[in-house]
Amino acid sequence: MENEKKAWWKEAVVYQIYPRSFADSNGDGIGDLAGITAHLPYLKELGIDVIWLSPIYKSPNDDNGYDISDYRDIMTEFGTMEDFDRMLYKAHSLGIRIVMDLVVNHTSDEHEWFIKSRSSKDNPYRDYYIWKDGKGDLPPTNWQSLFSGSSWQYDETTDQYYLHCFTKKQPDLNWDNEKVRNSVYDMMTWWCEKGIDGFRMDVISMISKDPAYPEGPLVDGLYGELLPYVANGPHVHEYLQEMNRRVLSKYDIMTVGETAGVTLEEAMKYANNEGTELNMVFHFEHVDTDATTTPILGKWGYDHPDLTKLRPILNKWQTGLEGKAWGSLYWDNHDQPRVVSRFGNDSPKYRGLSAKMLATLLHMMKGTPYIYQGEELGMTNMTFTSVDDCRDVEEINAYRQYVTDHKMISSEEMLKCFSAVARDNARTPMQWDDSKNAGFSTGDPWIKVNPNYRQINAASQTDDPASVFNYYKKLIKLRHENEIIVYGTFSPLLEDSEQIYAYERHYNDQTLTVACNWTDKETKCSLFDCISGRELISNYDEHKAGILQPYEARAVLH
Ligand code: TEU
Ligand code: CA
Repeated sequence: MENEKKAWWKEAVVYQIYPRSFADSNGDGIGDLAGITAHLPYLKELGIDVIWLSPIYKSPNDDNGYDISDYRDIMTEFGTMEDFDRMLYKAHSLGIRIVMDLVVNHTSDEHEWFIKSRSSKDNPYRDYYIWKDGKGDLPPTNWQSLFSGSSWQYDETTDQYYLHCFTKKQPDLNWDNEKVRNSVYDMMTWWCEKGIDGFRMDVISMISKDPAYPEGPLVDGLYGELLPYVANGPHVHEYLQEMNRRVLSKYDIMTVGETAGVTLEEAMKYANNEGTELNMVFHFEHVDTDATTTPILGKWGYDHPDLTKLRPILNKWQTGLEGKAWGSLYWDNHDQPRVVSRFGNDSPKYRGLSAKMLATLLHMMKGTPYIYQGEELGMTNMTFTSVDDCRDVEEINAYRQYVTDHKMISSEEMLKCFSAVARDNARTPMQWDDSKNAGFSTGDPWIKVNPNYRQINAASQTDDPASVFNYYKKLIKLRHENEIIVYGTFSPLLEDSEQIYAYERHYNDQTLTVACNWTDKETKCSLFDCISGRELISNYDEHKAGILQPYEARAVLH
C-alpha cells in the first residue's frame, strides 16, 4: 500500500541495551551509563537508529531495575544524572535516539509513595496502591504472582493485603486513582522535557484490573491464574488515551507498549493508526510456542518449537495489522532466551548460518525491528548447572516453589528448563572481545560470562565481512535504503511447507520475495527459479537451483 502514513519510528531499527550487562566502565562488575557512552560508536557502526534502555532509575534491584524507588534519579551503580545527560548528548550527536523504559504498572516497595501508603489506612497515599482485606486467613484472591507465590502480600501495620503481580517488592499502582495517573504524567513530562525520544512501556496492558477480583482457575495445583484479570482490563484504553492527550501527543517521540496477554484485536486498539494510544506493541504469541512437556506448566517448557506452530502466528500478525495498526518485530529481549539457541541451531557448524537465517526472516517483515544486545553477534544460551549461578528473581523464586518447597520437579530438570528458557540466558555479559570477562569488566561480573566468549565476540566480528554482525549491519542498511521493506504489504507463501518460511512484500510495482529454510536439511524450493531480480541479501554465496541449503535464507527484489 503506497498510502501508508510515513513516520520515523516506522523506518527505524531499535537496539535494546540491558545496562547491567552491557559494559562496565569502573570495574565493579556492573554495567553502567559511562560504559554505554563509550560503546556508542559500536552502535553507530552497526547502523541502528534508536536505543531502548532497560530501566536506569534508582532501584533496590529486586528485579534489576524493574522495581523503581525514584523515577527522577539514576541507579547508584549505573552512575549519575550527569552521566545520563552526557550519554544522551553523545547519542544525539551521533544521530541515535534514546527511548526509556517506563515501569509504571508497579513501583518498588521502597518508593516513597509506597512507604507512605503502607503507613496507615488514612494516609493520602493509601489509594496509590491496591489494598484489600483477606478472606479469613486467606489472601483476597488465589492469584499466583507472575514470579511465583501468592500475588498478595499481607502487611501487619494495617492488617490488609497489597497486590503485586510480580515480586512482593513490586507493589501494583492503583491506576483507577486519578492522582496516580497525574503523578505518572508529570514524571513522563519531566523526562520528555529532558529530551528523551520515547518510552517502552513495561506491562502497560496490566494497569487496569478486573474490579470483581474473582478467583482464577488453578494453574499448577497451587495457585490460580492471574493474567486474565489484570491484562487488557476495562479502563486500559481510556487511561492510555488520556496519557496520549496529556503527554505523548505533545512530543515527537516513539512509544511501544509491552502488552502481556495481548491479542491481535487488542493490539489494533493499542497501536491504532489514528494514533490515539501508542505507536506499537510487543505481543508474545511467537515466543510462547515452546511446548510444555515439563511436569510443571507455565513458561518452563522447552521443546524446540517447530515452524508449523510459529508460521500461523507470524502470518496472522503481519496480515492482521495491515492498514489498521503498526507492529513490532523481535526475537530476543532481556526476558527471552537467545534466539539462535531457541529457534535456530547453536552448534559450531550452524550457529552463524541459522542466526543469519532468523535475522533475515524477521528483518524483511513489516514492522519496527528490535535487536537485543548480543543478538547481532549470534550470542547463545548459557548452561546452568546450579541455581547458585542464577541471578534472576523469577528463576530463584520458581526454583524455591517447585523444587525446594513442593518437590514437583527435580533440581536437574529445573536447571534444564533454565538452560533452555530462563531470562538469565539473555543477561550474561555482552561479549566484546576475547580478553578476561569478554572485555565486559575488569572486576568480577555480577553474573557469569558465557564461556563461549572466546569464539563469539564483537572484536572478532566487526572486521569479518562474513560475520553475523556484518549481516545485521547489512539488513539494517537495506531497510534504510528500500522503502518496500518498511512500507510494503505482506503476503504469505508456501503455507503448507514444514521446512520453509516464505513471503512476499509488495510496494508500488515491486515485489520482494523472501524464503528461509528453517532446518539443517537441504529442501526443495522452486520459488526463485523463475525470478530474475536483484538479490538483496543471502547467508550463502552460492545457491543451488531448486534447492534451499541448510538454514539458507534469500531475499530477492524484482
Ligand atoms: O515483563 C513482563 C512480562 O510480561 C514478561 O515478559 C515476564 O517478565 C516474563 O514472561 C517472565 O518470564 C516486564 C519486564 O520486561 C520484565 O523484565 C520485568 O521483570 C517485569 O515486566 C516486571 O516489571
Ligand atoms: Ca560499573
